[in-house]
Formats: sequence, C-alpha cells, structure tokens
Amino acid sequence: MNERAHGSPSGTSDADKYFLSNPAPKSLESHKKLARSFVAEHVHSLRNVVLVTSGGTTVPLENQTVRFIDNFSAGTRGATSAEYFLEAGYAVIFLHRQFSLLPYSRHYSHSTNCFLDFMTEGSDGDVIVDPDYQGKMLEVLRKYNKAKRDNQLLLLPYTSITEYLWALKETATLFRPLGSRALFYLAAAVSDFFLPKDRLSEHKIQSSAPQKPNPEAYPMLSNGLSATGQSNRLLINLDPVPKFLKSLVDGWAPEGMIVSFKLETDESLLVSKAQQALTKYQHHLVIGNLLSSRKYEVVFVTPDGGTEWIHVPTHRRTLSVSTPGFLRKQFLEDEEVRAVNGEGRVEIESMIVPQVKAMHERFIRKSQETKEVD
Ligand code: PAZ
Repeated sequence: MNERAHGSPSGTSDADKYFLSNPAPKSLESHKKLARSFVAEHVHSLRNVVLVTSGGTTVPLENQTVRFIDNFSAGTRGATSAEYFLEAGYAVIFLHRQFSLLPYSRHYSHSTNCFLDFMTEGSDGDVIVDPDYQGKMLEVLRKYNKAKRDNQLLLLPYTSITEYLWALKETATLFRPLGSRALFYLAAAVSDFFLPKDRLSEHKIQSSAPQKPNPEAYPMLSNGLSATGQSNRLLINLDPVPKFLKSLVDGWAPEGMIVSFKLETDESLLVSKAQQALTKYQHHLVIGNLLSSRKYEVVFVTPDGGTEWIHVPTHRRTLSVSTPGFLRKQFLEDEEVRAVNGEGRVEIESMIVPQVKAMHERFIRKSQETKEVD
C-alpha cells in the first residue's frame, strides 16, 4: 500500500495549524468552483492536467494592507512553461501572482515597448498591428485561440502567501480524481517567512510615534525607544512558513507527480539543497536554478541521485563551469539584452517541459502497472 496516501495525522501538523489560524480568502470559493469544473472536464477529455504555480507571494504587514514584503519573481518561468505544457497537450491550471506574466500575453504585456508600440494607423484611419509584429503575433494568437477553444487553460490569481497556500491545498485536493495524470509544477517563489493573522496590525503602521501596533509582531515599537534612542525604527518578527511540500506529497495529492523548483544564489549549495529536499519530502523531481543564470541553465535532480544540467544552446557553447565569474556575469547580461531586444534565443522552458512530460508519462505507466499488479 502507498504510504504517502495515509498522510499526516489530522489536526496536528504545522500546515494544519496554519490553515486554522490564517482563514481562507474570499476568492477561494470561486477558485474552487472553477477548478472543480475544469478538472471534471479533463478527467473525461483524458488530457493530463498540470498545476503550474508562478510568481512571488507577498507577506502583508497590515490586515488592511498598505505594505507587504515581496520578492523578485516576475513569473517568467511559470508563464513560459505553461505555454509549452499547453502545446504538449496538457490542460493547465495557472496559479499565478496577480498581474505577473501570463501565458501568451507575456509576449506583449511586460515588454519594454508600450503595447501601443505594437500598433499602427492603417490607411483607412483604423488601428492595425504594425507589420513588423504581425507574423509573431499571428503565431501567438493562433496558439492562444486554440487553448481557449479546447478549454485548456484556467487562470487563478493570488497575491499573498495565505491566498497562495489555500489555493494550492484546495486545487491539489480537487486533482485527486486524475490520479497519476495530475502533475504539479511548482515554479512560484513562495515566501519562507510570514506574519500570522493574529499578529497583524489592523491599520497602516505609522512611521512616527506614538502608535500601538501589535506588541508581539513589532516588539521594538511597542516597547518604545530602541537601544539607540530612535523611536521610529520598525522591527518585524516573522514566523517560518510551514513546509507545505510535505502536506502536498503526503496528503493533498498522494497520487500525482510533483516537481518543485529550488532557487539559490550560491552555486555550491544548489545540488545538495535539491537533494535534501527530495530526501525530506519524497517527491519526484527538483529543478534547481541560480538567480543569475535561471534563464539559461537549470539542473534536474532526481531521487535516484541523478543530476543533469540543461543549458540553452548558446549558453553551453560560451560558458563552462570553469568560466570566471566576471565573464559569466557579462555573458548573462548580454544575453538578457539580446532577449529583450527580441534577438531570439532558445527559451529554456522549451527544453525543460518536454523532459518533464517524458518523466510524467513514465510515472503514469509505472503507476498503472502497479495498480494492475495490485
Ligand atoms: O519568475 P521568474 O522566472 O523570474 O523566476 C523563476 C523562479 C526562480 C522563481 C523559479 O524558477 C524557482 O526557482 N522557483 C522556486 C523558488 C524557491 O522557492 O526556491
């Protein structure tokens, strides 16, 4: 019997406690309704379904949120991967940070151009797409229309860590009827620390004394002057976010294939941290990447101890492990400029997704064989 299906004892895990003390957002019910009917359709369509998470989660500092902690993620990995999954025949639920990059519109929305730069005035005084962009836009439009026609894409937005975690939990649970056809591709940059609801200041934190924020969350302000005599410093006391990958693997999605991403800035830590995550959570694949080179190289780390680097072709030719740091940095900056200027480089997601798909297909076959034996 699959041990993972048993899950952790109910009502006791840190994740359970998190959900008890950080209530579901208002948007959750409508997200669940949409996800439920999307999954039901694709249980029958026999498409494999992937939940792609994308973008960064925020950590609000106030209940009526004026300020929040954020991170760098623009959602490029998630939005680009979602397009390749759609092309590969998957139905995609795209759980993304609101206003981050979206599949298809990403080609235009966050470009250095204003979207009006893609337009021009036609001879009859009408607005048309500038001929320079028409070829590419037609290609993108056709793919987008196909995804819509086949009801292959569902967009679910989140903003805060709590919204994200509730949506992940509920969507994963709704994926159960898909069995091993469910794939989780967790590319979002999820906060590691947060401020629990019961320690959130209701109103905007004031920058000048006197004020009475919640003493536990803001001890320095609550007890008045800091040691140096400054009264307007803000110290924030954050809790760790429980490790939800454990709940996903053990309880929410015991039959699906789970792929997580690991981001580091120190190259010497990347593979070992990815291996530790696999040992700890017992899922199926970690894709490691470094902040500076994430668009050009990633490493696949598997539970059997395998590590395989994937590089975009120009990158492999130019860089090697021994390339000095300053040359590497210059190369990556040049690549970025070329990409922004539209000087087509290979998108690394076009290499990641087919490989993940092949692994998922093997995973499905294996799980069917196991069921037949049982
Ligand atoms: O959104 P983006 O394309 O700028 O960045 C992608 C990424 C680095 C957030 C993603 O590839 C990733 O590693 N996500 C997991 C981060 C982590 O929690 O370790």
